[in-house]
Amino acid sequence: MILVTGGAGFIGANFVLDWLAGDGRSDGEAILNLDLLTYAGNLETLASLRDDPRHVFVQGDICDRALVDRLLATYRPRAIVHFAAESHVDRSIHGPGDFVRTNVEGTFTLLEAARAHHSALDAGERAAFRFLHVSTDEVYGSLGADDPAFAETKAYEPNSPYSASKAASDHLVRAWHHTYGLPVLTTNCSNNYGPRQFPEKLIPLMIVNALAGKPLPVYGDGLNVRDWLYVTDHCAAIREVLARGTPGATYNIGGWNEKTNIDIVRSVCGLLDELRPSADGSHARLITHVTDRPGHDRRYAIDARKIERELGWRPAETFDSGIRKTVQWYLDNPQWVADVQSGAYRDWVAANYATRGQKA
Ligand code: NAD
Ligand code: TDX
Repeated sequence: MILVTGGAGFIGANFVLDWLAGDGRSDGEAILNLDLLTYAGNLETLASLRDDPRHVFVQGDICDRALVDRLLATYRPRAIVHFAAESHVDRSIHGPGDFVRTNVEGTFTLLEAARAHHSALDAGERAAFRFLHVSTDEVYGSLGADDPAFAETKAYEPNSPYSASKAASDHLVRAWHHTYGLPVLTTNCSNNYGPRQFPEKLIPLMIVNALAGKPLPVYGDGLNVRDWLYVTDHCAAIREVLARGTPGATYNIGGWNEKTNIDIVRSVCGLLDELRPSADGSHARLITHVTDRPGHDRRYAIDARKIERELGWRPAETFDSGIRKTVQWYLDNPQWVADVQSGAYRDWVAANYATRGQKA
């Protein structure tokens, strides 16, 4: 069994669904999923696993040391894959406290619990144990137009409260390896997109707003650059790092897809014009330039050569194939969008999960 934290969020849920998809990716190995179900966690995304004995869901906080200790002692996972975080840069600007708590304190709590758990294992289990920390390219700071893409050796220069909290957590993970010998792995990935992403992030927000005929808010000049990776490619990279990564190492993960925000928004509008034409004309008419994000990083780009060379991982999707699948998924799942926006899924959780911390 592996312990996944944040497995009801966007990337974590895609990881859990892929892991249990039954095509030999995990050989049927079970997942213990610890998630607090904040606004970003949506158990309805995992409804297909409700009666699957390979998925044990626990609603709880990674900052709760007693709970984490209990789960590790009860289930004795051979690995921890740590996704749980506050993840939205704009929210971090308006309320950084939750980011320090979950991203820094929560990671510290997990590391301490993992250290105690690891030292209590027998020699064979101890050698096999891994703590995989899922992090972001934003810890490296902002690039100029002609700067080389981020390599694993790039110095950290986080600029937002979100990226500073993730950088702090990366440093803790590194130190727990260096000082205590905990077999950690860290991955730093670029912007993910795909099905089941909460519609506060750029791509799902644009899809949902365009379908509702609302303005598409592009910050500043729209020329900030991000490197985009389809979420299932990120999940595949994490599986490779977990299986074959070198303890103590970090791996940058990216899709070699640098795009300006305005190009992304125009791509979404073009696909919607094709798949769900509007009687009012192109969805691009809704693009509205708004006040820039404070401290807005200009450009991120990932040099993914290390993971490609050492682990043979490569993205399966191009941006064109991935964005088409993404737009189609949101067109096919309006109820999911309505539920996460209304909070109705919380009623679903209350109805289906009788006791906090226990599967009903
Ligand atoms: P998300 O916001 O969609 O999901 C986060 C999940 O963590 C939610 O299910 C939430 O309920 C849970 N959570 C939050 N606080 C918790 C706590 N205290 N205890 C237990 N669970 C808690 O995030 P995401 O986009 O899926 O990102 C997952 C991870 O990947 C994060 O660590 C993020 O920093 C990293 N990452 C994200 C991206 C991206 O583009 N989304 C890119 C690179 C790295
Ligand atoms: O309404 C918007 N308008 C806009 O122009 C929003 C929500 C975003 N943007 C811009 C800001 C960024 O340049 O689009 C770009 C992408 O924004 P987000 O989707 O908020 O992502 P970003 O800030 O790049 O961070 C994301 O990628 C790295 C994730 O949220 C992080 O969790 C991840 O670590």
